[in-house]
Amino acid sequence: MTELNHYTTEGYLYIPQFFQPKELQQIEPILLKFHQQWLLDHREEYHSRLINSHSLTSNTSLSKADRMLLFQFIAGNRFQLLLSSLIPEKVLFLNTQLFFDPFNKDQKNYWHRDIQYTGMSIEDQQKSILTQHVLHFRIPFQDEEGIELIPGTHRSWDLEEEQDVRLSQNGKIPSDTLVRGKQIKLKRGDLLIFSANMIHRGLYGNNRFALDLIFLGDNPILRPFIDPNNHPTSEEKKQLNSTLFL
Ligand SMILES: O=C(O)CCC(=O)C(=O)O
Repeated sequence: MTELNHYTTEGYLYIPQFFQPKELQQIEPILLKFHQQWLLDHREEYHSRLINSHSLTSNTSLSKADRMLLFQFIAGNRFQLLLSSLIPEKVLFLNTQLFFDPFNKDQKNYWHRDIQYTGMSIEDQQKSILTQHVLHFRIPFQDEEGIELIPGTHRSWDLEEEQDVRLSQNGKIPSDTLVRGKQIKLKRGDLLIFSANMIHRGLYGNNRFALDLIFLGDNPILRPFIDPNNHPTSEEKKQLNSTLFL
């Protein structure tokens, strides 16, 4: 099955050992520096619930040189090739996220579709997932338990039980087991691409530390979710030669 076929039917693409060690080593110190500062600035939220930070490229704690290195990584040729084979329309960079384990080791994970947090009605969500393209590129820096996802749900709606679990209704909670769940374990060096619209959850443990890059197919409904502060300035763009940025 080609990459495109696999993504089209399953909603994800797992590419073992996609990265050379030096590619990760180059950006790892930047991510760690960002994370250390984030932990200082968000102590309370980290201790109470947060399992990720975001918007690394807009953060003022990064030096200009570090920010440029991250943009160069994001705009890498091999990502561009994958993106243009997976998303038919013009592709834009949306944002970055860093995922780590919860401070409270008993904190439970949660099945969700990213689209459920947009405020759209269920009916509109059901329509939107048929056409939208929003992709996470998950890049683990530690071997981790990875992501559990329900193949095919990037383009199909939940079974009744799945919706009950995801939306905490009819006596279900979002961390309940779902029989159609498929775990994709990840090792440092791997790349997992998955649709943000599919039903998925993070699996905690092993002191995970993963960078997610998020890209989308340009359309008028998704554009407002792009924060231009996360994108390079026009001066920076000249050095990047990429169509992923505004
Ligand atoms: O890794 C996690 O904890 C959740 C990941 C996730 O939901 C996402 O990337 O959208």
